[in-house]
Amino acid sequence: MSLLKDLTYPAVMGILNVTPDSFSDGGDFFSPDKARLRAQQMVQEGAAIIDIGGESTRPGAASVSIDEELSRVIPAIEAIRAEMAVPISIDTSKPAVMLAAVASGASMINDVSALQAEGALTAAVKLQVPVCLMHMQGAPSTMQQQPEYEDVVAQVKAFLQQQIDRCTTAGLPRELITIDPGFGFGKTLAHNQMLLSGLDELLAFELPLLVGVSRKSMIAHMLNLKVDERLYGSISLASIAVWQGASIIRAHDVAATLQAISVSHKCKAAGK
Ligand code: 7PM
Repeated sequence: MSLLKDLTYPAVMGILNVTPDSFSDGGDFFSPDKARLRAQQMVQEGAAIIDIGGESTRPGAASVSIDEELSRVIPAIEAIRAEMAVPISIDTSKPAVMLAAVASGASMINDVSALQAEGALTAAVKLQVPVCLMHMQGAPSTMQQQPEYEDVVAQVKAFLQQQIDRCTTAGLPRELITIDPGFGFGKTLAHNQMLLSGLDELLAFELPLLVGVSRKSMIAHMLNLKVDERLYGSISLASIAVWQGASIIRAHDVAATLQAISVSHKCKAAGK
């Protein structure tokens, strides 16, 4: 409950993919031991939260069974929890994984499907932990085929409003909600750019705003760089997002991201 209030903003949420096939760090942190070491490193670099995901949300990625996802994330959560106090977020859309992860020591849910899967909202209400609600157009398998919007900022805003209402009505307190426009999830480069320009409009909700741009293909579309060459683009986008009011940045490269967003935040705060 106090996690979101206790964070020092802007905060970095360090990405820990425990999948054999993640798009930028495929298989690197698959074993619980490697996951723990990677988490330790990210905490040393200043990560405020570790986001553990066992299901690749890469466009076109194959779906993963509940048992397979559990066998990836639970041992990783246990290994980290045994040695570190850092808050752990579980990146999943599956209610069974949310329940098991929180029982094993996770304290936040990061759901790219905004608790829309059957049983997910019920699980979150039962758990009463902070939840990140993200916007996505379509489903991961097809979302990048032909995303279309009349007004991307207005539509993302309307979707988030709808999901916030749905959650609070079901018994999830507003204080537990974080919102995320979902960069790259059913969006072209132009949509992502418009969202970044209009990001400050999402501050109207007066909820923490989480942004994930780390190593994403929008950088490739602007600079034509491979996934392991996108650090400078990533921290530049993170810095803009914080200038626009984002308070949590989901990133692979924790130290660099934290430096970038800290100076951005200090400059912004000085001008108020
Ligand atoms: C393609 C698209 C490949 C997205 C990989 C990704 C976000 C997230 C992810 C985000 C929140 C990645 C992602 N992105 N959760 N999970 N916000 N809340 O970069 O932007 O790992 S998956």
